[in-house]
Amino acid sequence: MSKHNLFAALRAAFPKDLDSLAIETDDGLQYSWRDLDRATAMMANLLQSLDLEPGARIAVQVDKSVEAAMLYLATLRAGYVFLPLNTAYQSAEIEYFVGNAEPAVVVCSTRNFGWVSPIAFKAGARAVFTLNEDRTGSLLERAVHMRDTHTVAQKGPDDLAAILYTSGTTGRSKGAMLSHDNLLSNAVVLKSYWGWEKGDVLIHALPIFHVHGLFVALHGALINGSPMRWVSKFDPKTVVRLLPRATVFMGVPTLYVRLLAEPALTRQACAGMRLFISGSAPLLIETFREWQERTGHTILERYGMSETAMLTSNPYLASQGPRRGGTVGFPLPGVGVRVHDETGRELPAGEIGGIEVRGPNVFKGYWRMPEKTREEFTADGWFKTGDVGMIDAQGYVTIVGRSKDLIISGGYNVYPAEIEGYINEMPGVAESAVVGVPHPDFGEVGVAVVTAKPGASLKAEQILASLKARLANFKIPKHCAEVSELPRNTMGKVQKNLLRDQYKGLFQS
Ligand code: MLC
Ligand code: AMP
Repeated sequence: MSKHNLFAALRAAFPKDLDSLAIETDDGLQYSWRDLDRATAMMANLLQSLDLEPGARIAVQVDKSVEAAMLYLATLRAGYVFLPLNTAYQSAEIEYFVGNAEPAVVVCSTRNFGWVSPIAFKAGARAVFTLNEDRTGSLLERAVHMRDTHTVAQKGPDDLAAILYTSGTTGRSKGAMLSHDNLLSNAVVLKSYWGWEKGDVLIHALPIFHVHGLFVALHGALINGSPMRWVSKFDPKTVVRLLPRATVFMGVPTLYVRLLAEPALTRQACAGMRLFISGSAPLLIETFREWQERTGHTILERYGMSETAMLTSNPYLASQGPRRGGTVGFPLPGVGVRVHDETGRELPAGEIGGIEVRGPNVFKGYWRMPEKTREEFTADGWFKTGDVGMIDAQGYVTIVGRSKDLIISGGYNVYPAEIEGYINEMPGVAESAVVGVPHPDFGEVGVAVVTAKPGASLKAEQILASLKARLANFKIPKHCAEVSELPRNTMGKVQKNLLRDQYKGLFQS
């Protein structure tokens, strides 16, 4: 049954020569495939020595490092469930995730140990380890005493591999439960769809606590036995410098915008590259075209989400059709995508409605939220993405908007309801609305519009500062405006479209 363990499939793809280079970091550290094998064995043995119950969650909030990626792989290897947490999350956010998921083990950086460990132990954690980007911390100190061989844990296809928290339109974040088979089936499909080949080298420049960096990029390279150039924190100069030593790059649109601002990004620098992939947020057509002109490469845009991994992709092979800017391409092989109207009627080509999906990639439901899970699936078992779009006569999918109230900023999701909840509790605030507006760097950013209680006076900077003290920094609106009242429709609902329109020019030159 270890054939169902995602780690077993990744391990099976390691090259024969285990001493060859697997990962090179931007500060020059080199890891061989043997290093990956042995370190993940040691960490898996450490986890197993703790005598955790089957299905135990391992929650991890650490800076990006090769060892952090190894910890993910070790968790799979040992058969536990990985729960990655964005490093920007602050204590209230971590308290919620850890309280909800009740992880058996929590791993954090030493600088956060003081506030993370009480939260972890309160939620019933058996152990809290530390891991830092400079390879220090108690996790490695303990793992180094473990055996460096390990038999991969047996798993069934539906056993959980990871839980990824994604915020809800209303209420708190939901943990999307992904099985070994969800992730493995997606990795296998992408390997062939994107033409991964011998000699490929990936520039890994994304964070490893969300689908894009953790699954699409990491699995992509590993399941092809391809080495990675590891960039701990995205920096356009570093990436441009690495281009001649790589063949594949994956990024959110902001990364492409920032790379285009580098004069050293030239056709020559990209001459050895095979593929540039974009996703997680809409790629502006201007960015798509400018990239084509500057580098001679056509970015391949794809579409995915935490609950479903990758759903659609523009074609890799010209024989399958052109890569069309502004579209997210075709449903991946084995993945069903359809567009429905509000009455549940399937819409013909070219008509706009809610995008629904089904396939081996679709998650197992929200952690301990059976009702929420039921609400998000149709009666005939399709998952409602909350994205709005259409499929044209050739089969290309285009996303035109979202029915969920969500802002995607630099590839991170920000839920207005969460921010509004915090603002509304501040003294003097009567009510608030947070809307997304275009931004040249992040694609979209939040703007908070607030009204004051009678007689109260509000200070925009103070509102933003107190949000900053409590929430992940990328969630903080980039502007706060005070108005006398919020626009409402006859039903009394705030008309966010009017606010979006009013503030849309705020960051446009
Ligand atoms: C950073 N800042 C952001 C931000 N990132 N603001 C809005 N949106 C963002 N995404 C702000 C910080 O709050 C801070 O503000 C300032 O920028 C500097 O912070 P930083 O951490 O130094 O920023 P930087 O390193 O420049 O980060 C930008 C970035 C990063 C684009 C590199 O956001 C990033 O890595 N994005 C990728 C996200 C990603 O991997 N998404 C995949 C999700 S998976 P201040 O005021 O505090 O100084 C998914 C499914 C799928 O969606 O389909 O893939
Ligand atoms: P997440 O919850 O972080 O997994 O984000 C998933 C959401 O990101 C999707 O539901 C889409 O709204 C959005 N998304 C992902 N890829 C794209 C893309 N290529 N174009 C537009 N939106 C995208």
